[in-house]
Amino acid sequence: MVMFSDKEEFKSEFKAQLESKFGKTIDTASEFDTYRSLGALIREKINKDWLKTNREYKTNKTKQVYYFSMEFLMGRLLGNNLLNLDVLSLVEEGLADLGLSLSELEKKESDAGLGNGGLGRLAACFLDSLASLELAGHGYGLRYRYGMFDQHIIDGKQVEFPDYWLSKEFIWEVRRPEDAIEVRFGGNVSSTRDKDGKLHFKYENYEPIQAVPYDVPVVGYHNDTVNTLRLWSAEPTVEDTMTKAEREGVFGHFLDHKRSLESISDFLYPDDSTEEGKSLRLKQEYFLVSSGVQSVVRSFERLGLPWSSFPDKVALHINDTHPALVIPELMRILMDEKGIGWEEAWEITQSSVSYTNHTTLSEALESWPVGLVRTLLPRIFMIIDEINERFCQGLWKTYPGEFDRIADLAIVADGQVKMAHLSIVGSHSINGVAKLHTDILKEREMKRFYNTFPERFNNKTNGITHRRWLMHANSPLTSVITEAIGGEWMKEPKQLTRLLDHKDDLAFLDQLHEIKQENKVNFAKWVKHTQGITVDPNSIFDVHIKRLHGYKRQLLNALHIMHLYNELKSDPTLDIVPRTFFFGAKAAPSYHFAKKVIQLINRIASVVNNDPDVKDYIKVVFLPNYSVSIAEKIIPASNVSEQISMVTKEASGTGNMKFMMNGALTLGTMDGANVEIHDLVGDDNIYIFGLTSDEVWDYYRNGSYSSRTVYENDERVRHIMDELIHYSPFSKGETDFQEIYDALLTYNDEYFVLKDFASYVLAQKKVSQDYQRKRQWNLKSLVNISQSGVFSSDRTIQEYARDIWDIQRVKTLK
Ligand code: B1N
Repeated sequence: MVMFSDKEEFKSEFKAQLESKFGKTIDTASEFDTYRSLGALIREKINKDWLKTNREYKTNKTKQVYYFSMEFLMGRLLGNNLLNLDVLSLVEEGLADLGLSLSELEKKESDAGLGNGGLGRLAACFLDSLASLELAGHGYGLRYRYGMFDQHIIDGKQVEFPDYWLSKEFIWEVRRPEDAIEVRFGGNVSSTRDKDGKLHFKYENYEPIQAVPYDVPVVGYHNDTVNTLRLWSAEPTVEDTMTKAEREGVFGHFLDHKRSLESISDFLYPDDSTEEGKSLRLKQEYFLVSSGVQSVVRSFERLGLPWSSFPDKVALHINDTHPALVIPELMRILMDEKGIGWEEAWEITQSSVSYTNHTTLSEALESWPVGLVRTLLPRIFMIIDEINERFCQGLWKTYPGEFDRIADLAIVADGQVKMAHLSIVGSHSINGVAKLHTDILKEREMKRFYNTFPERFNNKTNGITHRRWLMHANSPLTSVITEAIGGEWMKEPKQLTRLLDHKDDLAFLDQLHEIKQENKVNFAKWVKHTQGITVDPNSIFDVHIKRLHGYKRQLLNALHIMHLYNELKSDPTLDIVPRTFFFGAKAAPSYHFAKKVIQLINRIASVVNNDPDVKDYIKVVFLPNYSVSIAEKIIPASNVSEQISMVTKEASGTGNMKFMMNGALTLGTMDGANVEIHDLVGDDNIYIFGLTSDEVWDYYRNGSYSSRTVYENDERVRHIMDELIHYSPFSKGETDFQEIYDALLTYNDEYFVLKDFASYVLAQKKVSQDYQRKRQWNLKSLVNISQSGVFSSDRTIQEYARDIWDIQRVKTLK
């Protein structure tokens, strides 16, 4: 659709919008008013295509994918929507004519931080790719009133504040009360037999809660497709609340009760890769699942097709096990509400549901106490129990007498409902998120399931949307690439390999360098402005941004900085290449150790940055409240991408891909998707260090790792470890870091930090040496960009569409 015939038309429509909707003129409007009216104007335009897309899906009875996820880490939408609508420069220029700056208006939007990290951001990238590839795929999530907490650093420590992102109106959402759904909790189930002996279940005395959907348009890139992100909000009806209050004779508790119902969608659980075993979390999961599946079933029924064609028209995807109750919920609706028998309902369910596993960390595997599930969701529990019963009986036939195997695979065992088992048994496809991760699932973590259902397992290496992470975040690089190879890569990112034709073009390599410098200068200004810290754009920008977790080993990076400091102090003439170490990381509020690491990083920063002997060589910056918007600023300005997880622990990583696409070089272990980055760019264009996965398995098998031995044999390690607990500039004579010391030495260093220290130091040295050879460094950077097209989420989504969902491109009518 042509939105505006030219800049002048945009300007006059924009001014009209400002007057009619907000009663303001350019002179009287605040920046927030102008942002809101720009949003409203763009929304009006989007609505036309949104309607058209939905109508088209309906008329053609197009198969729809519903991506169920407890997290969608969307970030800001304005800039990306303008880019996808092909009006970015027109709007930018039009606003400039009116004395307004688009980039300033963009800042008025709060980040939609409805996710913790990689899993939630992946869901957001997938939505962008689905719409851009003209695929009928939608997101189903929760509209948390408070998103990812707002992190402040006070006295060097993390302090969490609520993120009330909705206090500034979220301009993209549309509330749709007419599509509200009732979700039921608690109560009990009674059964009766009819005259044919068939059992009927009646669910009684439950507590009803209204799920009201808020729809957010998801705009495709330069096409007319607009899909939907549907976010459910818990909003009790006044009638329900009154009835309950009256029934219990506690009318005065009306407000309390209303609050307790609403609280279901209040908070995002701020955990990443850790199971949060709270009943409220289970309530949230069922709330999403039940409202989502009911609304999907409703839409399917409008097509007037037989139930057997449900899997031909609907794919239900579960983003990790958090929405795994999709399986029993669909069974419940098909059997109890639609009168379908178990076998047929099971066939429909299994053929529609698919599951992605995102982690093998045992602490992240969800399981719920049987008692809790039974009390909160009595009918759902009965169905899970029956699924388990039938599954175990089937196993018994195939593996008679193998008690151990069956106990190991059971869905309900040891008083727990195992959500991963439920997800595997109830779906037709199970995928890992990088080759190594999928191999680990097949050969280790889910080996027995893989042996039972080998055809269900497959790999889908993660991806990132190159539209947000390259085209929008790094427009100077985008222009230079396009000048060199034309613009086809924007629709087909694998074309980036054509950049290799320019590997001997010195002028081009210089241009890449200049862009990186320009981005670094801009970022340095932002750091100065927001943190008051001066950083040197000529130093290496070494960046470690991701959730704080033991396995991600921010601690290894921190210990290395302590070591550099020690070296510089003992030899002030040391020839070192100036470096700025940036960190951005949130720790789950209850993850004590992770918070200690944040404190250590901030302590190192205060020591290093204030020491006249070292401050011109190394600098440490901890960026508070790391978010999608901060990532968009820092990644284009990075030289070194820290991807140093303990091998076997990071399922894939997606930050690694964003850095690569922006020309930073990876310093990493052979973990997750780093392995695939290494395969693509080759040894010369990446800095790999540390144990291999086979070595890790060997250590596990033999139990032969001793961090104490490393400590005893490496003088450098001894020095930094002692500095943590004895008097030193870092400890200041306090015991703040005893816990870190103990984790590494007393408890034998679960994540092999000390084991990998020596090889990390070597790899870092190599980085410094290579950085000085400008031309070679720029060439490495070019190779990385050129190979990054594979990691566009368009590639990932095409694989899901073909192998898992069985959906094809739809051309929206012009
Ligand atoms: O999912 C990302 C991967 O790139 C990362 O390697 C992986 O760590 C991440 C429980 C999780 N795995 N598991 C979670 C998030 C929230 C929660 O409550 C677990 N996140 C990942 C995308 O595949």
